Amino acid sequence: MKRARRVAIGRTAGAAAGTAVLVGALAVVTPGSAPAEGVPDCGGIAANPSVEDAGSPGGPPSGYLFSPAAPVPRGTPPDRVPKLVTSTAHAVDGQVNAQIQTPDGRVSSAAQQVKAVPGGQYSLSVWAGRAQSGLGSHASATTGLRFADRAGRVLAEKPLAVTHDVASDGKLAQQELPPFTAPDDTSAVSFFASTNHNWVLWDCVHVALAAFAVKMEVRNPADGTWGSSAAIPAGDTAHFRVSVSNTGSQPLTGLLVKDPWCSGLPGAFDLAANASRGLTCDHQNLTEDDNGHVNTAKVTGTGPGGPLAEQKASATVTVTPQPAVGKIGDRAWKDLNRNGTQDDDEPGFPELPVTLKDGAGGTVATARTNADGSYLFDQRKDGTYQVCFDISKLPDGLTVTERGAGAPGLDSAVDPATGCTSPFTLGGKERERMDLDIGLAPPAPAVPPAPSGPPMPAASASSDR
Ligand SMILES: [Ca+2]
Ligand SMILES: [Ca+2]
Repeated sequence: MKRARRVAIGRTAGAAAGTAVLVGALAVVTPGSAPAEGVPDCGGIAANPSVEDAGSPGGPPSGYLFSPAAPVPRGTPPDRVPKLVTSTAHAVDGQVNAQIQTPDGRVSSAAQQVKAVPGGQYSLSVWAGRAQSGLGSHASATTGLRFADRAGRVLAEKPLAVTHDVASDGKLAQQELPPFTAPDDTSAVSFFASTNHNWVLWDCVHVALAAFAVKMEVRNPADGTWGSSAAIPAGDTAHFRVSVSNTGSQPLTGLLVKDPWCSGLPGAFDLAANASRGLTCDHQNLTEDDNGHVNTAKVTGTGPGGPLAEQKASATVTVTPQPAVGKIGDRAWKDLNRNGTQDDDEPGFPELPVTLKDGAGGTVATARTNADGSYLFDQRKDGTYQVCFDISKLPDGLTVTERGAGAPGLDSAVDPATGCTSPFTLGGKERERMDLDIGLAPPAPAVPPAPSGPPMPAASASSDR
């Protein structure tokens, strides 16, 4: 695990000596300790990790809240009056370390609040030490992480008992807390140090956080803006954007966004600390039944300490009714020359019953052709339709002419056997079908008897184009 190292003051000259000392520190490794890598690793999301920032020389390190033991017993010596200070005695990084002094048997503690992310995965490395003599088994010196809710109730406390006796080598020893996931109601996370015995020392705090945040938005088709909700016409596509942000100090791997209602999401991806990525996906062909739908994306991912808690985000779709602007028409005509196309001198066919059906074959509307043969179904919503003419009672031996003999709008669009068009769909850019015509052709003339006189020009003219 590679972490950015804080610049330490005055370390360069003592690097070799520091290495030798760390080897010595390993000899007294305490439970929970980890081998030092030779270079102290201070920072992460901890503020003032090297405790070099103090309000005054020797004063308390900035950013810490001190809770001194109280009341102070009468006769407490000055060097055990509750105090949070910085001291040059055992600095690991830079020039000073932090120190709490307290009356024997009375607990004093100091805490530094760090970034609180519910579901975030926290780990801690800190260099600490204590004095071993004194109260015996009643003495405690602890550092660790504390998780509290909005009301200040402690939801979880992960302590690291400080057992390294500074007197043994004059140094602090590194301890590590394995990754721990913040409880759901966490609103405050603190690094703390506490003791009931003079004293506890620490330096080089490194709090690492693996966490991510998710936001989902839907695009408003009216103005192109993204928000938590949008009104979208039925039949159109809802465009969603899922933003995943690495909100911690650790790299994340295997981030995966799942949203079965939305298509087009990519596979798993990685995010460096502080990086973010926006993904888009669509839900096509919204129906009025989708009105009020809350679309939720679930996101999983893995930090250095293992899988992180699943995060969710949602956006709401309001579906506005389909525009009822569709037009369907428009003519039945007599195809006198039986060529399948509407010639200039061919009249309309009135009073022909016509039925508009939906995609399932149900009747949507009925009409009869006008005196000029025209018909119109208008103010239709988007959807699948079919037009059927009633060809069961055609007079004068009329039959349905050939389908598709010419250009759409000039030919006949119905199956001669059924009188129905093929099903078609209104929506998007196609909301008019005015080419759904039917040609009704008279019977072909009987073959004339063998000519016994002059040719009959009228007969050839009647079959002319
Ligand atoms: Ca320091
Ligand atoms: Ca014709």
